[in-house]
Amino acid sequence: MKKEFLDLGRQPIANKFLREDEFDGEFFYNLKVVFDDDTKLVSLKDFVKPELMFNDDYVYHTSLSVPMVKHFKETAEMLMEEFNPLTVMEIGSNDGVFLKNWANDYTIGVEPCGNFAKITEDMGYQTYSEFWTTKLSEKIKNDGHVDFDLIYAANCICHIQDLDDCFSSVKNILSKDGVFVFEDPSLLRMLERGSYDQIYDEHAHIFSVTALDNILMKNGLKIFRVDNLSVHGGSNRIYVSHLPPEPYTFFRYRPVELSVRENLQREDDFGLNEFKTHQDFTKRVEKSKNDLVELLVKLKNDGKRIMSIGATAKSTTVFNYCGIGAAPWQTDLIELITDTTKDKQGKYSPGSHIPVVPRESVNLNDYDYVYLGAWNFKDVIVNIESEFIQNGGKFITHVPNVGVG
Ligand code: JHZ
Repeated sequence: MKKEFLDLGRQPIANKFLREDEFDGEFFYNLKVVFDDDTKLVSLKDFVKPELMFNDDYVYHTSLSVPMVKHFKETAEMLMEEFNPLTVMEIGSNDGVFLKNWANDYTIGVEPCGNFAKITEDMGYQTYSEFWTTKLSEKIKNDGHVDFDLIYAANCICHIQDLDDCFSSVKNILSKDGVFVFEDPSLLRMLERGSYDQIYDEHAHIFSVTALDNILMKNGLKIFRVDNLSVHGGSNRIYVSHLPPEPYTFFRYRPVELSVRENLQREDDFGLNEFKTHQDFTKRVEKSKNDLVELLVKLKNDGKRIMSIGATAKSTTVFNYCGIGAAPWQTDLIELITDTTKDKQGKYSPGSHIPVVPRESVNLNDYDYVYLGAWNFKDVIVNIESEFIQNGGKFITHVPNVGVG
């Protein structure tokens, strides 16, 4: 029932920034995308082995994007006020940006990347450095943890390839009245904005509320609320509880709120449940590629200098799909990328091999254009770089359409 609609070509591991001596052995795979007619789920056709992406060399530090620190603090405050959980677990706790808002005597993390699990262990949070599986949920129970009142995950559930195992193990360890809250990029927003760069190895799935509703239901869980968020170019926060058995004894029955119906309706109206809509998206992606390459080549031929801000996983997809970078004839289209992450600095971008350097080492006024690799932080970056704009500098983006602003 899975139908292919998009081929983004040969791609490397999106967050594997390299030293020069690692270029030769670089791992590549084919990035193709499928639509499941049954569940309406959009997924990668071929998954990359999790250990190749999430390991002790993982580099994405959520805390290094300042707006996200505020986002997770506000999220924790809201969840505390509304659900007042006695026990909390975060799946994919990264550098503790969410965990740190909760007391460490009733909060634990799950984080397969050992370098990040160590950070939260050092902060005093018990952290299981393993992938989220049924086996791990059993282990946590056997270690004496009671079921959790709040299970939270941000930009993590869409990384998990086997969703049935993921959701059944959440159910296994969610207290009877507990809530499971998770947020991930929205398929509807991706299609509306043409942001095909949400697709890369880590994002095994791009979720619609419709597909999640179908798959959660199969696993004895139900969505009772959906928040539409602006973070990461448009995400959905999904609130889930147990599907109550008959009779409802011991369960607080959480009525399904209007936001669920509204989101399902909006997705249906847009055509998300039709294969043709996804095929049409492919045409838009191909146009975006042609427009971006044409623009960069024209500017270069006019003698302009172009760099990029934000060595994102998203730009790995763009640069490799559009052939910007490593191909010998295009090495200087984008001269360098700046990024706040120390572990990316001094290395080269995956596949495209563009140097990544600290922002402080570059005088932006030496450049005419900045390509926004982190277009999702456009407002923040434009604000920080106001001097560049005053001096006539311009930004290039491909979302929602290729253009200069
Ligand atoms: P950002 C990652 O994707 C990977 P990426 C992951 N799979 C995921 O799901 C999302 O995050 C959530 C830098 N930066 O958040 C910091 C600046 O240099 O768009 C980051 O490296 N200057 C887990 O990589 C990058 O840009 C700045 O002013 O696509 C942003 O990465 C700011 C604000 C950020 O996620």
